[in-house]
Order: sequence, then C-alpha cells, then structure tokens
Amino acid sequence: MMKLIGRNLSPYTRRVAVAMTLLDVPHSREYLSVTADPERGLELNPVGRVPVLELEDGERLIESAAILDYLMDLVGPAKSLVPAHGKARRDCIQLMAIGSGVLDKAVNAIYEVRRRPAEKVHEPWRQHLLRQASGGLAALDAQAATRKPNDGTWLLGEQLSLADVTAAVTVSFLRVMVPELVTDGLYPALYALTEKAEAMPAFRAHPLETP
Ligand SMILES: N[C@@H](CCC(=O)N[C@@H](CS)C(=O)NCC(=O)O)C(=O)O
Repeated sequence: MMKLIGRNLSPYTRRVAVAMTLLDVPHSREYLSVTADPERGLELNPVGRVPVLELEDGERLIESAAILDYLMDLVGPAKSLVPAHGKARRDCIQLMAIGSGVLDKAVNAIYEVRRRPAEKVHEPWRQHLLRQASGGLAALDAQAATRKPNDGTWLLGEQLSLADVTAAVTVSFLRVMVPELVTDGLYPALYALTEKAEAMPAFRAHPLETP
C-alpha cells in the first residue's frame, strides 16, 4: 500500500490526502512533523519537506503538485480531478497555482514569526507576504463568486476539481494559522465554497490537527 507522509496541518499534505480519499486510493499515513523531526524529513525528501508519497515499491515522490499529477495519471482521465484538455484544464491548474501560491506566502509569513528570534522578524516583509497571500485569496473569491448561488457548483462548474480541494484546504489552514488573512465577510464566495467542501466525507476524514 502507498504511504502518505505529513500531517494534515500541512495544507500541501492535506490536499493530497483529501484527493486520495476522493479517488479511493488506498494508503497508510505517517503523520510526520518536519518541524519536530527535521532529520526524518531530510531522510525522506532531499529538501526536507512534506508531503512525501511512498509508493509500494519504495519509490518516493515529493511536491504536492507532482504527487497529485501522479495520482491523476494513476486513476486515469475518467476519474481525474483535473480536466483533460483545453481551457478547463488551464483554469484548473492556474487556480491550483493561486491556491498553492497563497499557501507559500502565508507559510513564509508564519515562518518569519515562528522561526526567527523576535528581534529579527522584519515586519514590512511579513506584511508584504500577507499582501501577496491576500491577492491570491481575492482572485479565488472572484472566481468562486462566478458560481451560481447555492446551486452546488464548484470553481469550474458542476465538477469538483483539485482547484476546489486546494482552495478549501487553503482557507481552512489560514483560519487556524493566520486568521487575520481570512476575517469574517472578507471572501464570502470562497468561504461558502470552503464550507461546502469541508462538509464532504473526504475532507472530514482528514481533519486539521491542532498546531
Ligand atoms: N511546494 C511544496 C511545499 C511543501 C512545504 O512547504 N511543506 C511544509 C509543511 S506545510 C514543510 O515541509 N516545511 C518545512 C520546511 O520548509 O522547512 C509542496 O507543494 O509540496
């Protein structure tokens, strides 16, 4: 059986975990925190990060986007959570890039505070990172606002895609770790989409741990 390594508090890991459950790909988990155990991180991944997906033969894949690409290839076009061609495929991958870009900026803003001595935190840089994250959230909200109200559609229309999974895990992670980025009422369409996604069994199967 494949093994997914990383905690659900890592949104990059969580989006892979949710996708594996949505696609019924059997897997076990190793809930590694690379903050707590950086040596294990470096043993599994040359750049010491999670997620890592260990395949049945021991091959290890790194980078959530690359892991998701492998999984979509594994399940094939009929089940894939990324449209196969054209504008829909482009839009899906761009929206995923915005979501993971938000995460990159927010995670760096967190590290700025948590991984530096207090006197070495550069607040203007942290604010710049938060502005970049906010730009991505506004773009996701604008896309979510094009959904027809309350009719159950997703970012790209009727079909749930990895763009939705990424957007929802992003908002949920920020609510716990950088609540100032996702205050009430700021991104209503994106919040509604997140609530809808988080109510699904595949999301509920991978709840965020407390930090
Ligand atoms: N681009 C990577 C980002 C992975 C990442 O930054 N993971 C974090 C956990 S949320 C990590 O392992 N951080 C440890 C570090 O960078 O030192 C991906 O999508 O997999």
